[in-house]
Amino acid sequence: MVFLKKLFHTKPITHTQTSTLKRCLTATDLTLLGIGTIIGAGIFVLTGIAAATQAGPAIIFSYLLAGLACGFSALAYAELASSVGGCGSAYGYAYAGMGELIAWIIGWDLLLEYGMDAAAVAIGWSAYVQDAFIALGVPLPDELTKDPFHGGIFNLPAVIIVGVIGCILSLGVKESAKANKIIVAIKLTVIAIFIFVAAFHFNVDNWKPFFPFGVQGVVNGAGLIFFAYIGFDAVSTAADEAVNPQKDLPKGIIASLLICTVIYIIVAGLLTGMTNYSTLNVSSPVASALINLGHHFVGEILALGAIAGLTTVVLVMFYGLTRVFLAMANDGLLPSSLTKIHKESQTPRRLILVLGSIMAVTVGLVPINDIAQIVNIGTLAAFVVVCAGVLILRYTKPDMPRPFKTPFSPIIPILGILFCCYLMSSLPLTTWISFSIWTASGLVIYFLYSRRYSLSSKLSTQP
Ligand code: ALA
Repeated sequence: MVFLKKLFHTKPITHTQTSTLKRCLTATDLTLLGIGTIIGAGIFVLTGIAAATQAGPAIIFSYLLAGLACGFSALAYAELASSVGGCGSAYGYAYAGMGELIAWIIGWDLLLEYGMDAAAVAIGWSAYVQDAFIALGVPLPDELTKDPFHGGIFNLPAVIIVGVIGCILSLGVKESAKANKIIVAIKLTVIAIFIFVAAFHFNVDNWKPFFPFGVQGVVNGAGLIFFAYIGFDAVSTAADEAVNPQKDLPKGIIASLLICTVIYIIVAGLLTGMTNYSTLNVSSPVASALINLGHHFVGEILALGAIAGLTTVVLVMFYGLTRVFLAMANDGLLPSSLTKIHKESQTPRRLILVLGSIMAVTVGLVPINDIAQIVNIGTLAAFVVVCAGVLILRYTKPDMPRPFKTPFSPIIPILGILFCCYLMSSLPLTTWISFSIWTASGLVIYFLYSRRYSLSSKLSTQP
């Protein structure tokens, strides 16, 4: 009994706790952080692949379906970010509503999501940079651009981008937000240029047939391009650095998701309208579509936008990774020796260094292919927990102050759970197996290490 009680011990909500991090992020900063991490490989790469292989021009409906699942979850995130708070995001909400064990599973899952996402996008960034050097006529040598499994020694550009982002994050969160702002401006400008040029090439014949893979294709496409939406949840990891978290986090989460949904639907519609969907199964479909229509210069600018887009995804995912780790370590579930906050920059420099080094070795030496789906399943699981958290906390803590309330509760959180489970069910068996292995390894660490040092174990030894 005591054992079970400890596993499901929930954490008291201390929203007013003082943060050791610096509170300097405004609603605009948070929205831009959201856009920074949402728009990346998903729109620049996966849209083409998903249209060509899964949904055809009906990819627009895939975007709508995935956008709805995210919209319901974003409202749930907004409620818990405003009422529970804390930089642990879904991990912290699960701890408040469902107890330590579920919180650990979700926290472990978030580390996978943010870590894998940042690593994979850094490798994608390296591929785009290599293409840029080839376009300039000075190709980089294979030894320094490929991992040992693909005939190289290590992937130097990927290591460099991880190092640079680590340095920016170490400087301070305001500095990181400033860098993010500039790069987001570049990426939005480039997307606007694409929309402008593509609109002149729209040909409705390319939309025929509109559903070449049927309705199932739309669902499978949604399971894949769900990746494009990931990131609005990372905004909630900034709770301890937001000036006014209770008001601004909901704004940042919802505004960034809404803006990106509109952009995605327009870009997906134009991309499949300017060229036949079957030609889009390439690594840089948006730039290639323009180049194939003779717009070489705009295509190259697009590639630059993609590099900018990927940079901010690595930035915010790496940021989210450190903040979730910090929250888990503060609760005793991970080693707290890493979480010392540097006095001047008010950032967890030691943690950034350690996680950055692990990431640099990974991106330098390990080939990470087809990871979008494993990131998707982890994120969808976190979304299910956050929607469930809203329902549970409304019941267990009805009087908790909720500066933002999910409208039409319990309908919206229930729809969020159903949509996310539906998308999870469309993912391949191999993804489920990888996810199960990750979760099982997390449980082993929890029972061997974390449980002994956790908050609940300290509570249980108190008189
Ligand atoms: N949403 C992010 C991207 O598309 C993860 O790269």
